[in-house]
Amino acid sequence: MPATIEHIEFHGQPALRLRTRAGAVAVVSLQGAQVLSWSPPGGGDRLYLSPAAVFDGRTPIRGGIPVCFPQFADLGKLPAHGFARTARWSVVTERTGDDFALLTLGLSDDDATRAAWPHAFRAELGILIEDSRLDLELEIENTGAQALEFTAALHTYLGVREVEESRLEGLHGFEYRDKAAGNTIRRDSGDVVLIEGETDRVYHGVTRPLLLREYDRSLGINADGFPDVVVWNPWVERSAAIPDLPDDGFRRMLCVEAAAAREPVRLPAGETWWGRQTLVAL
Ligand code: TA6
Repeated sequence: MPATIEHIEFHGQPALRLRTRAGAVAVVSLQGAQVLSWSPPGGGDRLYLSPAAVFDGRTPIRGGIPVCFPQFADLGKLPAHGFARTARWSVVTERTGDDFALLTLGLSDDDATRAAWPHAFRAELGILIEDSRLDLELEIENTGAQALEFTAALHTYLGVREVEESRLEGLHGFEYRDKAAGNTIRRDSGDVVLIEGETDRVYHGVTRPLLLREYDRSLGINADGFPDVVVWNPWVERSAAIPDLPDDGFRRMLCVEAAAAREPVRLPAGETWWGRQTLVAL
């Protein structure tokens, strides 16, 4: 059977299911253009979707890969992580070949976005599954007459067997802002990042691919266009305080996000910016 893209309902909400001939599968919600699940051929889901996630078409969905735009976290006046994750995106293209499925979703400014953020824009997210790879490319076009600025992220919730036994490699030597320690600036000095407590870091100017190692599998994480990497795990107390995350949910997830967060992206009128994150199951 060739690759397919089907329109489905997922927890009662409109979504699309991408499938390749080799057996890779991804589910993408129209709310937020959010990838909710991705399994490479012959393997289980490599993303974490909270069993307590809310699917009401309005609330941000806890897990998968939320698209944060035009604001990352609380770096501005908009609601946390901006409005793209709660907006309804539309289908731009669906393309399948023998071995790949590619879906592009789009979002443009409207009265509601302009009331919150007075800019004209066009966002597109391309979602490609091929072999053991998931590739996301976010493109932002300034369709207005004035320059605009934004911060953004692909807020990827990776699924892990046990977070304390996971090792994230590739961040040695990079400077980061440590939000869990009052936003102090630090430099990573370990060979690997281990999660042993609340972790909320924005690594600056990361130029290397990363590797997430677990005892029986690994995941390559690469980014292009996004200068920063965010590593987030809420740990025991924050996890218990987040209503749409089970108390032990932090054990099954690790967010490794491709972000433009340290400095806003400045986009002159008529110009386009893009950023990409690629996951490869190993
Ligand atoms: O990317 C890390 C972060 O900004 C954290 O500070 C944490 O709050 C998280 O995102 C989740 O944010 P949310 O608004 O989805 O609860």
